[in-house]
Formats: sequence, structure tokens, C-alpha cells
Amino acid sequence: MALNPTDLFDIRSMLSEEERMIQDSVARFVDEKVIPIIGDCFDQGRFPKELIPEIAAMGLLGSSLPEKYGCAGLNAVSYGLICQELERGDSGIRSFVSVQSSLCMYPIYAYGTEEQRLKYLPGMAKGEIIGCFGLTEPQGGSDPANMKTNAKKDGDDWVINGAKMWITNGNVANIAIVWAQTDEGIQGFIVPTDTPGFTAQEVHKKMSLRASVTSALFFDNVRVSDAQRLPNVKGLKGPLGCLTQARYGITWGPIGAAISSYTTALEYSKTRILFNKPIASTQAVQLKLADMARRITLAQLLSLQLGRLKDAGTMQPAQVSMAKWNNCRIALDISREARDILGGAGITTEYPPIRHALNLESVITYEGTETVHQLVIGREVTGINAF
Ligand code: TGC
Ligand code: FAD
Repeated sequence: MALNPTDLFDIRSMLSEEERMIQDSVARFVDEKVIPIIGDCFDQGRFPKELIPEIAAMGLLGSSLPEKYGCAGLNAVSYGLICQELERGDSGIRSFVSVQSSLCMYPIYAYGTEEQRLKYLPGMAKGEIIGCFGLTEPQGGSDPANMKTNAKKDGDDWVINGAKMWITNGNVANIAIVWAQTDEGIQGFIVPTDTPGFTAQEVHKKMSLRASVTSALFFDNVRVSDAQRLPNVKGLKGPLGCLTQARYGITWGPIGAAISSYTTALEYSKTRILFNKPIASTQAVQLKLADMARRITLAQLLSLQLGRLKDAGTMQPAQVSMAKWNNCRIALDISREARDILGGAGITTEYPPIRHALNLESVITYEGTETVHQLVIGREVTGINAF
């Protein structure tokens, strides 16, 4: 029996029936609603906000959080499959869901009070309250310990001053999860974006993640009450704990972009006739396609095992670093190689590989650059901190 070219090891058979059903329904949504419009959105530099209600109705926002808060209560592997399918459409759509779920809903759930959870999570699951996550600052995202944004206690309130850079959803958000230095270390605040002194300025001229909103945030004496502070965590481990959740999803997402690029190159190579034969019949092109299939299979196995560890409660941040590094790297390389197989046709957004390759330049940079994750693994295996 012929093997499935996009699943040579029948990894799908390792999924539960529920996980397969979730993957199929998100895949249908991506095929019917995302892929037909996303090339134009990318060209126009437009985030398709109109998709939010359907994304929410499918239970994709905060999908791993409990049903008590209006969420779907799915397992980690299901969240991963959601990310993979969404990013098969576009990294920008997956980014939107990652930020809302892992970087905004998760900290409210993990570090917030029950009152904060009940106030925000149901509306966020419905897509009625959109969040953004402000950790990175202009002076250097890799080293968030060097944070300049600060929050000072003033009576029962906190007054926040500073700036954040490269913030996904910044200009579409209703609330910002803002990390700031305080006298007791780094703390997180839920800042409504209509609070006086808060401004968001969209980043233009991007060549990457053009179907996603990226912004700079400015805080000029932004006053919030103590009820807006996330009381259950202090220190860098607060934001880093959110990053572990988001990075986990990001290990899966790029697999989707890689599958899209690989299948596009595979189909194209079977019909592109040069020197009187399809280019798929040449050894050079077959080597490239075989190597893409190999790398996608390995990435899938890595993320699936990571998901099983996460569901078992034993996943370690360094394991997430290795999978994020590997899967972003293989996806970026595969998208570039797929672009090459398409020749000149590969340079326009008529075909997805160049869009994926450009997007993946961000994905390999955000949530910890490739170098940062390599150094996390270096620290793990040597026991020596190179940062
Ligand atoms: P370090 O001394 O290693 O750790 C400080 C404290 O944090 C704990 N910790 C973690 N906890 C949970 N998850 C992790 N991944 C953790 N890593 C560390 C650690 O145990 C310690 O706790 P404690 O109790 O001892 O205080 O910190 P360091 O200053 O040496 O930093 C290490 C380094 C470089 C790895 C870290 O700073 C880092 O990861 N830098 C990269 C920053 C980054 O990834 N920024 C991402 C911003 S958000 C974003 O990009 C969103 S894009 C979203 C989208 O559109 O999809
Ligand atoms: P820098 O930290 O200045 O790094 C510059 C270079 O130095 C990199 O090549 C890096 O690998 C290298 N480097 C760093 N440390 C070392 C070292 N010790 N040894 C050797 N080389 C090193 N942030 C948020 O908080 N929220 C968001 O929603 C968000 N969304 C984003 C969306 C997009 C599209 C992008 C591009 C970024 C987003 N970010 C967000 C920011 C992102 O996390 C940072 O860009 C990233 O962490 C890197 O920080 P930096 O850009 O300041 O680069």
C-alpha cells in the first residue's frame, strides 16, 4: 500500500479519535475560510479580524483552559494540532491564537484571582475581549531581565511608565498583559487599553507576518488599581512561564507551514515539464522532496512526544526549547527550498512558500531567537550558563 506523502509514518494513528476530530475541523476551517483570503491579506498588510468570531465559536481561544471559564478544556496535543492546522494557513492566524490563549488567558488563569478569571476569561474565549502581551522592550528582547518599564505603588493604585516593542495584537487589543519592574521584582498587570496614558503604535513596513498586527506600546503614567495586578507570581518566572506555554504551541505551528510548502512543491514538481520530463522525475528534486518529508516527520514526532509529556505534567522548558529551535529551523529551510522548486513562480504570493518563509523569519525570532534556544540546550547539557 502506498504511504501518505504528508504522513509517511502514520503519525495520525497515534492520535486519539477526539484529537483527529479536532484536527479535521480546524483543517476544514483553514481550507475554507483562511486559505482563500490569506494571500491577499498578506499583500495588503491586513489582519483578517472578521475570522475572530468563527475561531472563537470553534473553541480555539484558550482551548486548554477549563470549561468553567467558557473554554474547551482540551488536552495539550489538541492545542498543538490546532496550532499546526492554523499555521498551515498562515503564521499570523496562529500567532493571534497563541497570544490570546497562551500569553493572555493563561497568565490570568495561572497567576490571577478567581475574580479576574471570571471577569476576563469567558469574554476572551468568545473573542469579545482581545489581549496582547507586553514583555519585549526596545533595548533588547532576548534579555527581559533588563526591564525598564516600571510600576510604582501610589496609594491603592499602581502607576506604570515605560515602553514595549514588537507586540502582537497591540492595536486590536482591549487589554494588555504588561510586565513591569516593581520594588518586589517583576509583576504582571492587566491594563485595559483605553486607560489614559496608554498608546499603541502599529509597526509598518514589515516583510513578515503581514497578516498580523504588531505594535509598540507606550505607558505614560498609566494608573491601574491593585485589582488589575496578577497577584500569584513575582519575578521573571512569571512571563517565562507564559512563554513555555506559547512556545509549546509554536513547536507545532511551523510544521503546518512546512507541510503547506512541501505539498505545494510536490504538486508543482509533478506538473512542471522541463527537458521533456516533470522536474519531480529528476534526482535533484526528489532528494529535496524526500528530505522535506524526513524533516517534517521528525518534527511531528518531536512535538507529539512533547505534547504527551505536557499532558503527563512532566514537560521541561529545555525540551520546549529544542523543539522550538528544530521545528522553526526545518520549516524555514523547507519553505525556502520549496520556493526554489517553484522557480520564478515561487517569488509571488500566488503560491504560499514565500509567504511562509517570510513569516517564519519572525517565528524563528520571537518567543526566543534560535540562538537563545540553542544556548538553553547548551546550558542544559553542560550545566554552564552562557548568557
Ligand atoms: P533564568 O535565570 O534562566 O530564569 C529566571 C527564572 O525563571 C525561571 N524560568 C522559567 N520558568 C518557566 N519557563 C521557562 N521557560 C523558564 N526559564 C526560566 C527560572 O527557573 C528562574 O526562576 P527562579 O524561581 O529561580 O527565579 O533567566 P535568565 O535571565 O538567565 O534568562 C534566560 C533566557 C535568556 C532563556 C530568557 O531570558 C529568555 O527566554 N529570553 C528570551 C525572551 C523571549 O522569548 N521573549 C519572548 C517575548 S513574547 C513573544 O515573542 C511573543 S510572539 C507571540 C506570537 O505572535 O505568537
Ligand atoms: P535582540 O534580543 O536584540 O537579539 C539580537 C540578536 O542577538 C539575535 O540574533 C539574538 O539571537 C542574538 N543574541 C541574543 N543574546 C545572545 C547571546 N547571549 N549570544 C549570542 N547572540 C545573542 N514580544 C512580546 O513581548 N510580545 C509579543 O507579542 C511579541 N510579538 C512579536 C511579533 C513579531 C512579529 C516579532 C518580530 C517579535 C515579537 N516579539 C514580541 C518580540 C520578540 O520576542 C523579540 O523580537 C525577540 O525576543 C528578540 O528580541 P530582539 O528583537 O530585541 O532581538
